[in-house]
Amino acid sequence: MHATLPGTNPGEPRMPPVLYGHPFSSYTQKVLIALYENGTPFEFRCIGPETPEHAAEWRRRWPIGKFPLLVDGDRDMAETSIIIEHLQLSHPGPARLIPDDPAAALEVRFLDRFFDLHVMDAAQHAVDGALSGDPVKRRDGMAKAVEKLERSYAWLEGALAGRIWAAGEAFTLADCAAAPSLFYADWTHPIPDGCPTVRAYRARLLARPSFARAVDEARRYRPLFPLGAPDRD
Ligand SMILES: N[C@@H](CCC(=O)N[C@@H](CS)C(=O)NCC(=O)O)C(=O)O
Repeated sequence: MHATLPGTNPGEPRMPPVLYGHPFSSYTQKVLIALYENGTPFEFRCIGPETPEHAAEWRRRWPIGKFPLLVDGDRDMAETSIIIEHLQLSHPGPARLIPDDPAAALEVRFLDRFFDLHVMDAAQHAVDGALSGDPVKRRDGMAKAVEKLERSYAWLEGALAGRIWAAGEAFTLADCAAAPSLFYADWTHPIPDGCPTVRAYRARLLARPSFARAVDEARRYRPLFPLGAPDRD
């Protein structure tokens, strides 16, 4: 990680940022949504078996082994929330994904953390259990995911009441996090009928052009979903 922001000197030539990731990865989609919302030019380098050189370069740059990774000038940036904050600072566009008002920004950042930690990571227990190939781990992983997701859905049902987007009227970083996390969480353990607000919010996210595009680009990878992708969405 480097300390200087690229392209901050007037007249400095600027290459578009490069995003290493995979179209079917929830956290990659979170950043893609932010890029699509602002029409930010970027180069996508898929980490997949057809392009091993991308995987090698990503691992060289970020040995922690999590994706996506954004390379912007001389900066390597990991962690999706930080990447999106960086995009707003360095590649601002019409969509203000983090509000300028500090109190409003705090609510957005809190909801971003909620969707990553209590929705996406909750569903991941079931995915990891299924990927293990061990029936006991699969059952335990699903049980853990269900227990956590039930609590998260119930909390969201109250938190989202009367809101169009996660934090209110404007589409923000929190919605970038919410879209893929609720998408895959619902595949893992469907949002119950008793949470109509969360179900309607997920449907609005799916209709949002930035996320609809990310979902379409990932469609051909659905057989990779280890719990079995449902025939919808
Ligand atoms: N907190 C990280 C999470 C990233 C993450 O878990 N990415 C998944 C792909 S969706 C990953 O790298 N999985 C590979 C692994 O855990 O080995 C972020 O926000 O960037």
